[in-house]
Order: sequence, then structure tokens, then C-alpha cells
Amino acid sequence: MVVLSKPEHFPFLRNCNANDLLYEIPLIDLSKPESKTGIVKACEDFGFFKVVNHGVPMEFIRRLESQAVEFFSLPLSEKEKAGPASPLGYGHKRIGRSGDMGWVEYLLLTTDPDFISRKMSSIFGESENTDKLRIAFSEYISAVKKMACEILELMAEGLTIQPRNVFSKLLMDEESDSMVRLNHYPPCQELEMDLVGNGNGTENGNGNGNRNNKRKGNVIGFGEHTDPQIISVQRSNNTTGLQISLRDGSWISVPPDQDSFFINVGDSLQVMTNRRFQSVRHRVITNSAKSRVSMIYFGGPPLCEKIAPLPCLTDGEESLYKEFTWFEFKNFVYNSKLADNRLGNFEKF
Ligand code: GA4
Repeated sequence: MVVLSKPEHFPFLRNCNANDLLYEIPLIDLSKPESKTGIVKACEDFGFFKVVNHGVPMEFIRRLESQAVEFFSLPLSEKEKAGPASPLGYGHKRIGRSGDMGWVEYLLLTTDPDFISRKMSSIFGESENTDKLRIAFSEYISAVKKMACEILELMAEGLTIQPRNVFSKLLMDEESDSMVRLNHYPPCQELEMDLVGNGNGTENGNGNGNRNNKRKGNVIGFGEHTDPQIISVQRSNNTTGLQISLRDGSWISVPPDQDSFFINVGDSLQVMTNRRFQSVRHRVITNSAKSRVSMIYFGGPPLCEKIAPLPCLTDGEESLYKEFTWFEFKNFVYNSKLADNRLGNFEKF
């Protein structure tokens, strides 16, 4: 098991889960004909929902998870052969290039099977291990991509827009810039601290605290952010930690469910729907006792794809965003800080 360094050097936040009791995460049963209506409502209200009866074989999920656990239990010097993540490859603690830190180690890869093989052979050479990982990634990615496309087609139907592959064709394109990420959050004891942080590594003077009183807080595993792509599909083991932000800015915890998937609306889908759907701010806080392992598929468009509100969704309304290519947006994203509101730069007004 990896030791990341001292937790007290990491951003942390106070426990504040009063809203957890008030809200339920929208649940979509993909086997039900009415799921398209529920998907649209969930994207409008939360930018987030949970999916059951998803059709992704459990054996694919288990195989990739057990490969991930095996990978993360290697000595750091071995894993670092696939790093540093700049942005692709193995990384730990550092997220992106703008100084963000988290209590996390990860493997960030494109979905291209040759790229995955090359990265894995930088650790294992041409061996059985490389083959096992390549196969586990490939079967998982194709099943999850199929489900993501089905969801995007139900979204188009629910929005009554044509053609029904208007979103999914971007993921199906041979040039689609999609990624896969394995995250490992080692357990981290709650910290006793003098000052309560707001989750961004900065002080939160909430006025009611005595600086000499020690209070409990959680270490940030992955700081708050929105995903820049069209759609993200995430799944984790049964360990808590994921939180989403509601429209009023409060945070709720997402109860883990290892048999289901969680879907995030990404920034690009927010733009294409002219903000009818909004990308969800989310973050991960570490669990004090258990490791959290998650796998996320990020469905992105081809680099040259123009991202703009769909004319059929702006009828009678002004387009809220300037047109940009995914390449332009991605460059901007990769030079930003995790918590930045990146779409602000592309708004018209
Ligand atoms: C968030 C979503 C994906 O995990 C990711 C992340 C990327 C990275 O880890 O390199 C970024 C982050 C993500 C957005 C802002 C920049 C880039 C870290 C960061 C500080 C792979 C992605 O596409 O954007």
C-alpha cells in the first residue's frame, strides 16, 4: 500500500453533511422505457445521476478493479515507470499542472488500446501482466462506451432533438478524444486541526470558530471541479468519498454502490445544450478506514470538433456561448486550476 506523505500538508475541509438527508441522487433504470424523461430531469436538476440495469457485465467491472488494486499495490518505483502524469500516465498527489494536490494516486490514459499497451509495457515489458491489463481495459472501455452512447441517445430523445446520435456520434467517432482514469485514495485518518479549510487549501473564516479549538476535518482526495468532456461514467468500490454540489452550492455525499454507475454531465454537454443541462461540480474526500478505488471513463469529442449550442436548443433564445473547438477548450482546461469555472471564459455575456 502506498504512503503518500503527511496528510497535514493536504487541503482539508470540515464535515458538513446536513443536506445528505434531504436529497436523493436521481436513479435511472436503463431497462425502463420512461428512462429518457428521468435522464433529462436529472441532467437539468443535478447534472448527475445513478444508473442501474446498465448492461455492463459484472465480470468486466471486477476484472478491471482487481487489476487496478494489483497495480496500485506495486512499489512506487515500479508505478513511476508509467509516469509522471503530464497529463497522461501514473501520477500521485499532483493533479494537473497548476499546483493542485490531492490524497490520491492515479493512472490516466487515453482509450486507445495501443497507447494503453505502451504505458503498461513501460512497467511490465512484453509480459502476461501487460496483456491482462490491456484486455481488462479494452473490454471495460467498450462496454462502458456503449452504455454512455445509449444514455446520450436517450438524452437526445428526451430532449426531442434529431438525429438521436447528435451527442453519441462524438464518442463513436474514430478520432474521439476519450480517456480512462483509475484512482486510488488510500485511507486517511480524520485530522485534528486549528483552522477549518474550505476544501481548496485556503482558510475559511466562517466566524463561529475559536482558533484555539481543535476541530475535525477530512483530507481532500480530489478537489472540487467539473469535467470538461461531454459525459463521464464513474464507478467505485463500496467506499464513501464522492460528493456533488447542488445548484445552491451546498454539498451532498453520494452513497457508494459498486454495482451501479454514476453519470456526470460535462462542460461540453452544458455548452451544446445552451446550459439547459449543467455540468456537476464534484469532489472526493478520503475515507478514514478504507481504500477507495474508482474507474472513470471520460467521453470526449474529436479535437477538431466545434462545440457550440445546438441550433434546435437555442430556438428563440440567444446562444450563451462562443463557438470553440475541443482542442481550444482542452488547452485552456489543462492550464487552469482544478476548481476554476472554465466555461466563464467562453460565455458570450
Ligand atoms: C478533470 C476531469 C479529468 O479527471 C481530467 C482532469 C485533468 C487532469 O487530471 O490532468 C485536469 C482536470 C480534469 C481539469 C483541470 C486541469 C486538468 C487537472 C487540472 C487541474 C483528466 C480532465 O480532463 O480534466
